[in-house]
Amino acid sequence: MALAAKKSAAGTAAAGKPAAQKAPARRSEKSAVKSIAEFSKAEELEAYREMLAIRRFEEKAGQMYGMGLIGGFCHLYIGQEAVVVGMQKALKSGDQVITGYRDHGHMLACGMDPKGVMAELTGRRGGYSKGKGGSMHMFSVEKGFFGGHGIVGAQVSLGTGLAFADHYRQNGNVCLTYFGDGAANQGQVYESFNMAELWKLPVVYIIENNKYAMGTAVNRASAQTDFSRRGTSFNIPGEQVDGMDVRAVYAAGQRAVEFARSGKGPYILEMLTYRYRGHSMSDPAKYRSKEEVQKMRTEHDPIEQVRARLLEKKWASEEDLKAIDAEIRDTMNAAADFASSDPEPDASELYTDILR
Ligand SMILES: Cc1ncc(C[n+]2csc(CCOP(=O)(O)OP(=O)(O)O)c2C)c(N)n1
Ligand SMILES: [Mg+2]
Repeated sequence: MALAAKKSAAGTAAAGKPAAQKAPARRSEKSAVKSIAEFSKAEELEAYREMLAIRRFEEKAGQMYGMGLIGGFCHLYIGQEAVVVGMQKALKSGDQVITGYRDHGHMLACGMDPKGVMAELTGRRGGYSKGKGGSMHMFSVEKGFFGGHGIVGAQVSLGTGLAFADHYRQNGNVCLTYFGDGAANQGQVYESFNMAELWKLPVVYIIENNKYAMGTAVNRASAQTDFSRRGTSFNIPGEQVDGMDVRAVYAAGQRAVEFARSGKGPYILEMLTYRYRGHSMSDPAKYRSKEEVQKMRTEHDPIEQVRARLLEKKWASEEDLKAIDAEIRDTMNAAADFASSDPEPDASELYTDILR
């Protein structure tokens, strides 16, 4: 009798299974309306300029690395430019951005000065971390950029913490937390997801799925390769986005940021993107074919897409676009000159800015 009562209290005596608690209504992980934001002429030109600036900066950084002016690791963002440019457009001042080590594009999109970023790459005084941090350790509280983190996945808990602070302070800010497809398999990501949803923190998790984690293809490392569904167990909605189309990124970014800002909690955006260069400058990239890279470059390049639309709509001529490129090249050359001529930090700086 006692057993029967127990079973009936559990509510599923007949099947003999433990009772299901009343689950909260589940938000569909694919509920968002997919769309592409139509860009005005000014928006297209701005996106073109911003993406090209990142590309030219990275090309310059690659050259400087080759010349031995940059030491250590250097992870280039070439190919992925539409992600940060589209997402940044959905932010307002006060919002925060945090990412891993492939971070130069994020810094430039946040409005950080290419001179200060390049000088940090070369370890000079005028760098954002006074030449003591390098490529993976740069910050600008003023521009809302919180690094720059070399430990894969670590930025996810830090970004969730930034969102916790926003929530605690009720300041209406949102934190964009970027990480890769490889990082998405780290345990702390899921601890963060749980807390973010439980406390309805204003965080947008952006998974930059560039198809590889170092030399490992996504399908060799991930049981679930649809990263937009990685929040399903926590009731976090997610969607897959064409990360090579800046308009699609912006449209999804607006939805996600608005969702998080309005107090509904975290949101996941899986950006389907691609890196043209190796994992870092020292990667011979033998794990993929040249044809695969070439196909992405010729058929999906984010900058070429905008360029083609600008020309087709006659919003810009070839000459106009060349002039923009020349101007950007000048800016990046000036950044490189500064980063080669600025002095290294004084030896006395060895013990400053550190916890002792
Ligand atoms: C905790 C930790 N494990 C391993 C590494 C070595 N590591 C550096 S980058 C990387 C791959 C991460 O790939 P992904 O998250 O897809 O980012 P992507 O480089 O493609 O942007 C690995 C394993 C590390 N830095 N930290
Ligand atoms: Mg990756």
